[in-house]
Amino acid sequence: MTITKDIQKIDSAHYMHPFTDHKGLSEKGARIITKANNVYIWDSEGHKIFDAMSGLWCVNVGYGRQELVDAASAQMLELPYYNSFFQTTNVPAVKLAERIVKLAGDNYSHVFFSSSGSESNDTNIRMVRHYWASLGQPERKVIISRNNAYHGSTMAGASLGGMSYMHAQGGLPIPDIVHIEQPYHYHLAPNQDKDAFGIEAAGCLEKKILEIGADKVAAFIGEPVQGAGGVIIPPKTYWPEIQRICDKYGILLICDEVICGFGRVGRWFGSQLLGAKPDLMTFAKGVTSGYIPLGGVVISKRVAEVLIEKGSDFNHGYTYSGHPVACAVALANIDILEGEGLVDKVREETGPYLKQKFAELSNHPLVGGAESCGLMAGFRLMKDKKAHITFDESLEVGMICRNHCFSSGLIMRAVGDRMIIAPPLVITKAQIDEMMTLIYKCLDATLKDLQSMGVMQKDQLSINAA
Ligand code: PXG
Repeated sequence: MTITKDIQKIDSAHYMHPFTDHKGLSEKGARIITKANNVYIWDSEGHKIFDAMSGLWCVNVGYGRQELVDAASAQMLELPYYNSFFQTTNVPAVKLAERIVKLAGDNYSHVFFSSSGSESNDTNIRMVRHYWASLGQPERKVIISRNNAYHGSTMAGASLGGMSYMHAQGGLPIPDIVHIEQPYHYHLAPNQDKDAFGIEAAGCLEKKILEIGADKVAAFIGEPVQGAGGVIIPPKTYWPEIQRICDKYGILLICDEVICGFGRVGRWFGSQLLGAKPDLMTFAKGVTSGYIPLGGVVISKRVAEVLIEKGSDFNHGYTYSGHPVACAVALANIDILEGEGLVDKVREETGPYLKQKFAELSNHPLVGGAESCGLMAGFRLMKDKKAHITFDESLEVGMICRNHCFSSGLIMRAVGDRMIIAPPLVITKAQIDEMMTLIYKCLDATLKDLQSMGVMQKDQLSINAA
């Protein structure tokens, strides 16, 4: 038996994967990823694959960074673990908290650490409710989120998320979490002026606050740009209007920066780009470039002052809050992001270049609503762009395209019929060209399939296949 078959067999017998149809998987066997470097990964059959998803939106500084290995190894020797309970602390956690506060800006003073985005959003729920209780308003409990949001997979994270297929399992959402519509212009109102739609979509928040009663609402949570929902980039009017509404009713604003944070959109945090000043920011993923689990919440002065001055003990924390090795890796990761000017590079060089390439992609007959923000980008596979006709869901066109990506050596995600990318921030312009060539190749192959299935007309030739 080959190594591939061996591992696949054991995988299927013992390893339960996240979000997976195991029957389907064991018939095919899982793809085994064995090594990685820069923007590339390799599987156990030796195939080199362009990872245009940075693992799962996290490997911001690219694979194979010795600096991060050295930071982890030195810290493991010095102090592999100690907790931050019982009035103790450790040096990397302290230094990292200070550094993240500096990157976040004047509005912030503290950081709470966890090991993931989900745990951080659990922290947010407990923290905002504790905040309001400390101010003598314990009835302010409701958290407003959005349809198609992704905030994690724990009970609280999945409840905050707006994925109905997740709510359908395990009796979710938990009480006092409600959802409003997402600002997905191309899907919900393609013919409406985009900026007007942004104001209208944000207006859903005000309507919901009035429906519930402002004195019962604790916070609103949103990803600056929705990631797992399909890279939904809101109109530029959206976030300033959300901020205005939160200010008007005094409710706390939480930006979930798990994907947008640490350079993905060409700023340290997505809210800095999109015009919001959140009271709390969730982070994870890019803080360590995924080399080791770490997450947390950046806390504004407004919230920290209440928790510290007025609050009793905040009875919340994790064994690994402020894990010294994870924090040491995060510090080394931020050194790379700063030292190589990667956030500026996304803002000034690679982000604009990708935007131009994605605009050109719109010439392909299948591509509708192609958009990017920094180094996250997406488009919708359309049956007829002019008439704005989408494909029948049962055709699973996204999966057809994704399968062509896999077999052509490209990792691009399908979310329904949206195709999305978020490559490592070290990607060069030449590598963007290489990625675009692969994207065209997969689109052409998808078009060909749809033509032979009789779903698309034969005369709709792609710009490349002509
Ligand atoms: N918030 C956001 C915005 C996320 O994208 C989480 C919270 C949860 O983080 P943890 O570390 O608990 O997984 C995420 C995670 C996908 C996909 O399909 C995206 C995520 C996780 C798994 C799959 O794009 N994002």
